[in-house]
Amino acid sequence: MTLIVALDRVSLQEAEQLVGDLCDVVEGFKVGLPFVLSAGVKAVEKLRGACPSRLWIADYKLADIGYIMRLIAEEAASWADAVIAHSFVGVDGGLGELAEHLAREGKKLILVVSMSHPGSRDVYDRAAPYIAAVVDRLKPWGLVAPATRPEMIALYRRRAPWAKILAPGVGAQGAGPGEALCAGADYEIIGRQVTGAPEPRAAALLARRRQEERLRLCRAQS
Ligand code: BMP
Repeated sequence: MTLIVALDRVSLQEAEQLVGDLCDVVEGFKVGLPFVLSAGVKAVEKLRGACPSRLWIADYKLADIGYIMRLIAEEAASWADAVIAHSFVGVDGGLGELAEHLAREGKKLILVVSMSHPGSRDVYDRAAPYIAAVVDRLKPWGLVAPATRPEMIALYRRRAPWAKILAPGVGAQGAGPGEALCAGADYEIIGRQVTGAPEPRAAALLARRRQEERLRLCRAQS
């Protein structure tokens, strides 16, 4: 499945409903700090228990020294299969320690390499050669790259053929379902367009249909 749903600004009750409604139609759930800080880690553990077979991602966007990133990752160990960190902090004493820790724990590392907002061009995209070097050294399981700028997805697809690419920016931020998949992403992350819909399951199924249509089109053109 190619859809990951972001749980950010939802109440615990809404999250429980969403996970129940979406468990069989999504690849996984990306849980953001707004939700974890308001609902608490125990609540996320319980949510995961309601849909244990999917990929659960702790989106803490870690950006610290390795020791602290490890401590934070440990806080998510009870429920997360994967942890997202920023790539710009570099390897030695930073991401290297986090990567070793996660590998020992059997968890996945996902690195942000470019972001979906326009300001990402200021630093992240200009630094792409340096970011790509970090990716080469660490060989993380996954990368976050923006659905809003498919050229960045294509760039990292070429540079990191082994990596899963997760693309946010679909729906509320303007990218259409399937555009990022056409550029080489493996999954599209959708938050508000699904979680804020009157019928989230119908919204998720519609997004999946649109993804398939778009993929058919771009495959036919290539
Ligand atoms: P929405 O579909 O509601 O815009 O949510 C997008 C989700 O993807 C949010 O959880 C956000 O933190 C995340 N995200 C993003 O929007 N852009 C990025 O570059 C990286 C992200 O993780």
